[in-house]
Amino acid sequence: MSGRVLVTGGSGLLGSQTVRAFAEAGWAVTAPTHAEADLADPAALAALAAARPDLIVNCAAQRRPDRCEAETPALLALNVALPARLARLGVPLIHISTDYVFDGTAAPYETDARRRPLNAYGRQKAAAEEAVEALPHVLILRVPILFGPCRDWRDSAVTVLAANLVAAKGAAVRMDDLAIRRPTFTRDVARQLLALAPHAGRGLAGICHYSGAEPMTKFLMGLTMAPLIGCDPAQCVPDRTPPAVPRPYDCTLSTRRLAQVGLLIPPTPFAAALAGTL
Ligand code: STL
Repeated sequence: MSGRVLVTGGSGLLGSQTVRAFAEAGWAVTAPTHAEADLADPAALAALAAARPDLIVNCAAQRRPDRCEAETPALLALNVALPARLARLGVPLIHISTDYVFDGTAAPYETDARRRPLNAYGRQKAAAEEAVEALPHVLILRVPILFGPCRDWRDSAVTVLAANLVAAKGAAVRMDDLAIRRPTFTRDVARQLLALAPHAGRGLAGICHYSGAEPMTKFLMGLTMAPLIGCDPAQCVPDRTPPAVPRPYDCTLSTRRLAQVGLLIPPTPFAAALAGTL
């Protein structure tokens, strides 16, 4: 299947790879920049809908938990109001959500597990899910911590470790060795979105989970990364102090539902995906 797709957040970490994957598969992709369309403006959304897309993929969000604590009107418009407004356009919608809707105490999480966010970011994403999850033309895809090709390694909570190692010029870099994460490659998520595209709003609705397969702490990610960027793994120092801002311990997302419907894209091994990113 191909057709017209509108990708919001198309310049971002996930959106850029989504634009690329759909374009390569022959879709006509519209991915307006902020200057081209202010997503907080309902008139701008109506203008985008007038192009009659067959599918909308909402990758637009502020997903840095620390930047979500101050709940400004602009932030809430992006993380909470936008998904509901996009759903109201009536076009099949795949909305990207997060493992941070969970508190991290009961992994692995199935798609029907109860939401229990620990921080403002998780609460915003949970509120957005609640607004759209019952609609038959909406599919929510939850993904965990992402990494992939980007302009600046600091754009991802994974590759920022590489930036920190390089900036430290051989000195020690403390890395969290408490929280369990499954770093997930944006190119895999983009391929998963492409696989879901024909089904979203056409029989497949509700919530699906996608995730990388390898559990690790930030410390272990750093150890894997160091040799790839010419750094000494001994620079990586495990940090086991609990975080000041609450963060879930282990939000592992079960991909059982996608496997059951026969649509699960096998994730690229972490080391191979990193080698294609750094
Ligand atoms: C999520 C889920 C998750 C981690 C994050 C977001 C982290 C995002 C982030 C990005 C860049 C940073 C810091 C944090 O510099 O498991 O939705």
